[in-house]
Amino acid sequence: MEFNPPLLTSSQRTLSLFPLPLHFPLEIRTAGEVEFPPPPKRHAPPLQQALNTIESTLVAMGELAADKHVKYILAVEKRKDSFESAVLEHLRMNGAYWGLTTLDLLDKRDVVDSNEIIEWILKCQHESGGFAGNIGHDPHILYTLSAIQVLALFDKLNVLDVDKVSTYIAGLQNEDGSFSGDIWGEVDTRFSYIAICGLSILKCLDKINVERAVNYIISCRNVDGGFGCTPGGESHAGQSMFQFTPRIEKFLPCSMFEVFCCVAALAITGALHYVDKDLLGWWLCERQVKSGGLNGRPEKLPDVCYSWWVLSSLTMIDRVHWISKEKLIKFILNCQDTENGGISDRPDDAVDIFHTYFGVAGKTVAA
Ligand code: 3PZ
Ligand code: ZN
Repeated sequence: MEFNPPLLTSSQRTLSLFPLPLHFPLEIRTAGEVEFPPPPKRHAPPLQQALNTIESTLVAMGELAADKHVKYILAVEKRKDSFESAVLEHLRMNGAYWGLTTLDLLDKRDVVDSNEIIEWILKCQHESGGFAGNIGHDPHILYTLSAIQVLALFDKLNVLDVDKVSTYIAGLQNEDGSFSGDIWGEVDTRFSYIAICGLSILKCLDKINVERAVNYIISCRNVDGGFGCTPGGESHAGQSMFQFTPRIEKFLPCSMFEVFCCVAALAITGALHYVDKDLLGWWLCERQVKSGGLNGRPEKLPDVCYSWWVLSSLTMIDRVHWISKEKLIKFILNCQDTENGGISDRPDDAVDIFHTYFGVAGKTVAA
């Protein structure tokens, strides 16, 4: 029997929980090593493409308040006693990456003193080779990637002992191909992406077992074409991003961060052929809601940071024309604080540096 669903309206599309045919056999949804069904035939993507063309000629696009955002980023850095800097204190290395990459996207990299930043980054390095979120803190793969990325941004990778940093990252790979975030051992596919991304920037992918790393990631495929954080969708304690899947009455971990990380890790390692692009593309394009924003899961509110996770995932699997870029840009522009700079998760919320970065990045990719 072929699955040929009726054409849905956009609000019905965002409400539909599960893009799979109802006759999809139950047993194959539970195991980690499953055969995926052929993607359901849908009508909407070509329709969406046509709508996009019409829209792009009708919608007069607004602009980013670029100068305000630059001022905002510099101000966050200076206000050491604010709530924001208290939050960012232990993850300042990530904050530096978000802020500095935003400046770079806005073509304003030279408003900061790169020597001062590089000096501070090197003070965050631990004898193990890994980097901490700030001076005197413990190293973690999360901050190690941000340190590498900021140095790459300023074209200063030469200050690194590349062998030492790459040995630290490679040392976090486990027997089964997965990666831990630090010596304490928490495993997550996000760390797989971080390791693969960092090592590829350093041109040291040969230091890990790439085949096992890829096999681990594809063992985390969910039945809806997405990816979870552990094989077979089994949860591990502390993971909060679960999606209830009524058909199998189970919670599957399915966070957009993980979908992005798995797809990006497979893209870097040349293993994207393992992704069912139509199936994942469907799940991703259903994340767009009426306002034009993208959510992380069915029934959730849109959030600017998903603009990046969803848009870049769709771009990697060649399905970015399945959403309306114009509407997305409108949503992102609506989340700007046009007076004091910065971008929030959704209109009228408080701005922060994380959403400022992902908003500018999303707008840049969509435009
Ligand atoms: C935010 N972190 O755990 S966090 C982050 N979130 O370090 C930074 N969208 O409360 C800022 N939600 C704001 N400045 C939020 C980074 C999270 C993501 C939370 C968030 C974003 C919706 C709820 C996890 C890359 C790196 C880290 C993450 C995701 C991707 C918070 C809450 C959490 C965090 C920091 C501050 C202000 C900023
Ligand atoms: Zn967000």
